[in-house]
Amino acid sequence: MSEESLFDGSDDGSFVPFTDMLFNVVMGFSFMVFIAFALIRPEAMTGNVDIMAEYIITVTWPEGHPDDIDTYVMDPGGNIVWYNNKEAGLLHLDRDDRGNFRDTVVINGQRIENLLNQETVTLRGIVAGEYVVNVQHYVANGIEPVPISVKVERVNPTLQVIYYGSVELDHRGDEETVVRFTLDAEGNPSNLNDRQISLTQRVRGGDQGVRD
Ligand SMILES: [Ca+2]
Ligand SMILES: [Ca+2]
Repeated sequence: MSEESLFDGSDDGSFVPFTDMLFNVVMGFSFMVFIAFALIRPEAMTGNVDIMAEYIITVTWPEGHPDDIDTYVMDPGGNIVWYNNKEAGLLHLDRDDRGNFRDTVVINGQRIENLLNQETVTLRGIVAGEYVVNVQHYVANGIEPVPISVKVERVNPTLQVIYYGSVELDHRGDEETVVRFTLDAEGNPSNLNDRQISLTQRVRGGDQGVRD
């Protein structure tokens, strides 16, 4: 074998793998870009997720507050959702937020804290009649009153706040009716008021389903 053929051979031998490698790098890069967009897309879509509810009731108290506030909502049929009965009629309570209890989780040795204090009740269909929204102070750690805000939103046809207000609870067992509202068959609200009624007595007295 001559020096020339050796040289040519080594040149051919290095050139082909180099183009192969370049091709693989370009393919790899394209694949990564494709994966990146595939991962981004579902996140970008979350803004378009339909909310499966006609009304949303949101109860919030200060972030990081240690106290446990409980939400009670009664529908026109006397069904009541609360932490021990998270689904009743077309009402659904998302979770029992217990202040700062279990708000810190440790994942792979890292402490992750969720300071949010919020309970949400969704009304998944319209039943005409009166709804009652109560809050109760379940665990009170301090002597300061806890400010609690309550928001009632109509979801369809467009998101609309029909009530926003706040109350203060200041001792264990303290309960207040924040708002009552009446819906017609189309879901139009009327007759907002705060005539007081205890829902905790109703659920504990076992007279759910019977209304005044
Ligand atoms: Ca709670
Ligand atoms: Ca919380």
